[in-house]
Amino acid sequence: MSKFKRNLITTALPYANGPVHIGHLAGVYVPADIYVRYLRKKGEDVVFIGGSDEHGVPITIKAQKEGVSPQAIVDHYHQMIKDSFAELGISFDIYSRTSSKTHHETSSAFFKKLYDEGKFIEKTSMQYYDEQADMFLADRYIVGKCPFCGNERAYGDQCEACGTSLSAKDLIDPVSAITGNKPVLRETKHWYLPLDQYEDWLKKWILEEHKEWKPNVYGQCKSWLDNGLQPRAVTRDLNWGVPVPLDEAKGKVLYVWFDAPIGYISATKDLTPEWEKYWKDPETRMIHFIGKDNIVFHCIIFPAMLKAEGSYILPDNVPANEFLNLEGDKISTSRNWAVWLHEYLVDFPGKQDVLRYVLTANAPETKDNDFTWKDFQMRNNSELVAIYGNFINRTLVLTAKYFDNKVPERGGLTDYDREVLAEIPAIVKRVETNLDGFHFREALKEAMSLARLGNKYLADTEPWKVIKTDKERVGTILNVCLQIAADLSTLMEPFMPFSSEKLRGFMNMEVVAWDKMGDGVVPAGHLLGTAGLLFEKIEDEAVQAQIDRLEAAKKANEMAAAKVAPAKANVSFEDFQKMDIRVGKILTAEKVAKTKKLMKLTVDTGIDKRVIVSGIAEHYAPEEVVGRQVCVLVNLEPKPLKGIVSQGMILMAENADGSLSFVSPDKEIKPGCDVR
Ligand code: B3M
Ligand code: ZN
Repeated sequence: MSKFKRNLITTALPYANGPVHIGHLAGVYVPADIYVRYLRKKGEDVVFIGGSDEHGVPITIKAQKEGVSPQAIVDHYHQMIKDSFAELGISFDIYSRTSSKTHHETSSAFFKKLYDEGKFIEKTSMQYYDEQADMFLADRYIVGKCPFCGNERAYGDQCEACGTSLSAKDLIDPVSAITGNKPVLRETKHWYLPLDQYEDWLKKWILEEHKEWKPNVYGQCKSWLDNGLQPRAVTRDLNWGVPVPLDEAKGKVLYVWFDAPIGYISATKDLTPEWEKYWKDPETRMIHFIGKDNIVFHCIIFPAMLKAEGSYILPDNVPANEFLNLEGDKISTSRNWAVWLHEYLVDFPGKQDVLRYVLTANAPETKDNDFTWKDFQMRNNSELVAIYGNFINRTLVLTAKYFDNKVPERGGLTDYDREVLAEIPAIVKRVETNLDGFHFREALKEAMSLARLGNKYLADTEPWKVIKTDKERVGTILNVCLQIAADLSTLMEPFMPFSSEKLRGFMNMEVVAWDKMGDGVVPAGHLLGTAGLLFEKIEDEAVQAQIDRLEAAKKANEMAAAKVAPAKANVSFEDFQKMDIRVGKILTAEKVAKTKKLMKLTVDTGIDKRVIVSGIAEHYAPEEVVGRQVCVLVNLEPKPLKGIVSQGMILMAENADGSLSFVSPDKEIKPGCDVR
């Protein structure tokens, strides 16, 4: 028996500066939702907390980029994130936001209490200040040269070229990203949580009392603790956030990582007047679902804050996941290398469970993992459709056909029937053990083994053959299959709630509690509903469209990153005038035999009609170029190319990816007119 009476499950609050992608889902929201649905089905008391993180510099930067207020940014993305989570079936009891009044009050009071009790230390330091913008500059607002790789556009907190974490003072020739001016150093005062004072306590609490935490989480905590903790500033000079509730702190706000986790408390307050029993009773089990980049905040800093405050419980577990990659590459918002949830929901309507399934089957639980569209398609077609869906479909269709859609009576059981039925509770047990230990992919694999078992049972017993000789035996077989089908709808529900509901509709049955799974869930004589397809095949075109979109994003990134050649030495105007460039019109075009690149053109230059050989054959088909107006260098010395004398050159622009484009007048020009 667990020593806990109730559960408080939190998920990292996504920054409301962009939509949610599959990396967030696989790492945090899908496993948390599976866990919560499982607890609810077992009848446990559970609250499931989510919300948007609406403060911090990423939000103000986004607002500045788009020329709107930070509030407009968070309003937009909060709604979008909230809606898309709901559509995916992430069953939050509340999805709150940190710009709410409750949150401002709660986090402000939290800070004030620690301040009044002398839990902070005050320090002044020199920070970069933009005199024209009249503000201190957060590290992200400062750009300069990276001292490690020489990248000229490194940010004050990180160089994106070499990946090094920086502090603004490391940058060579720093400038303000707001005005472009050179910032000055100015003195500023901040409040710090002296984490060093909590080090011994944290060591005991985590390293001794929570050895059961996942190795990746425990390991990261250990390395932080082994390196020794430093006081951490919990305030910032910024005009967006929760104002520091002190008279002397005008223009300062709580550091986003101070207020954000308090958001879990504020959300619970907004959810229920009984919020304190979830936060202050040691019989509550608190679990934080997060990604690995949030470990230090949830395992070290937030617990130290809670400990300093004194009246709150601490997390019992923090099952952080590693990262999900996409098609072999790191997911990146700025490079648009992601599968966005709101877009998926539009592109694959009604297929929420497929995404939930694939992200769980591929969850980055112990190491980074990869999502590919081919794997997505394969798992849908050869697992969900071919195993689970196929078993359900055959069972229901055969029952309709042979027994008027009623659950047939069970006759005598064979040893094999008994073996199969005995497997059900064994599988359920293994699913439970895995879910209890946060091993979601293993849990799903076990749950799928029940569908595999059903499929195999049908294949082995062949009711479609037996029906010719022994209808009673077929009744028994289908009765067994229907029990398995009913149990599947319960067992799969935490993972794939939409198809479970669909399946119950097919079978005309009510929700079954977790501990009622097993034999006897559907009585003989029960009239089933109307069957349909539980899952549908995903065609090549649908995944190809997604792959094409990613290819396009990759190309756009390469183009954006490509460098242009430096300027050449100056030429005199006289030199320039020596070149005779005219508008011409292409009259005929044909590929030059035995070459890949060359095309033989006849061009009306206005002066004459002449032959020009041009290296455009890999970029254009002959029929695409005939009739086109182009710019021609007509006094280039004639040159034989593959036996054809080329009399001039067609001007082409070469793109960053090597593709070519004609440089053409934008209105009809008489051939022979000058280009200068
Ligand atoms: N918003 C960082 C993130 O989205 C941060 C999490 C807050 S959890 C309290 O990864
Ligand atoms: Zn660098």
